[in-house]
Amino acid sequence: MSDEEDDIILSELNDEELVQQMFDDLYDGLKEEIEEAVNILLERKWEPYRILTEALVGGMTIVGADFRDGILFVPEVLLAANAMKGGMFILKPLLAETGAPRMGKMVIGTVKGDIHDIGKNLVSMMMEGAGFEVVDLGINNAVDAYIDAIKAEEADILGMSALLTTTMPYMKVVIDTMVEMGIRDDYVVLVGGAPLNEEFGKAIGADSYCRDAAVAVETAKEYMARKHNQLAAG
Ligand code: B12
Repeated sequence: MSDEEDDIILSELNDEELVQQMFDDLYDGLKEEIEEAVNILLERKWEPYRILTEALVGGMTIVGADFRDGILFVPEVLLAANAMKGGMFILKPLLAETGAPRMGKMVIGTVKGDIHDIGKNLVSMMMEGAGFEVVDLGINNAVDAYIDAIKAEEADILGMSALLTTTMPYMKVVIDTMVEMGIRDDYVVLVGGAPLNEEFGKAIGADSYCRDAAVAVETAKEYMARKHNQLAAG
């Protein structure tokens, strides 16, 4: 970073410049700057969802590309993730504030062997914002953790996240176990994570693969509407 950058006063930047600066600050893992910028955008009446998608996810996309290309390494990406979480923490209560009626209950977690949780957290936040109750199991979940939770919580939906090609097959282990236990059809199973696709979702027997958090919310709503209609008809 050059000395000049130390002098930047975030509140003096226009929206476009500020978002660009947030991309840089996220890249550099500057949590306090990200938090300050999120607050500035909120003061400027940006919708929380817009800040999340345009500024934070936008910035993380750049980090992801450079990580893939070997320009950034794990320690830097961890700092970037930490800065992103700082921003998400501010937005979380605001996204949940929409006062939507209770839609259903989701248990969500990242699969065994996988510690990526930003995408999962984003899905949780968006689902809560849409009126779903969310039980977040965190990272590195073995099959028992999922099964125990969906039963104990009487969940409608099970959500699994995986960001590694080596951990995504574990989703099938969980679904196969549900089938063996005769409880597969009691739940809607949604899966997501960057390396997945629709075909994979089908192949492992999930109900749907969701590309992003917005699709997850729409898909979950559709399944819940179907479930309510079935209950009403039955
Ligand atoms: C941040 C990051 C990390 C951070 C994680 C910090 C954290 N707290 O999460 C750290 C530095 C710890 C890390 C570690 C590693 N990482 Co990493 N990481 C990333 C990175 C750059 C961004 C991921 C991210 O947060 N994206 C932003 C979020 C918002 O997007 P998302 O996760 O895709 O989630 C969205 C959707 O997928 C969907 N979604 C996600 N989950 C779910 C769940 C449900 C139910 C639904 C419906 C939807 C859904 O909705 C989300 C929101 O819209 C990616 C690059 C990439 N392109 O994804 C690599 C990446 C995933 N990592 C990678 C690797 C290799 C690793 C390491 C093995 C590196 C190493 N050598 O140690 C370790 C693995 C550790 C482990 N055991 O898990 C590779 C995976 C390659 C592969 N094909 O398997 C990637 C793709 C980078 C690369 N191209 O090389 N990583």
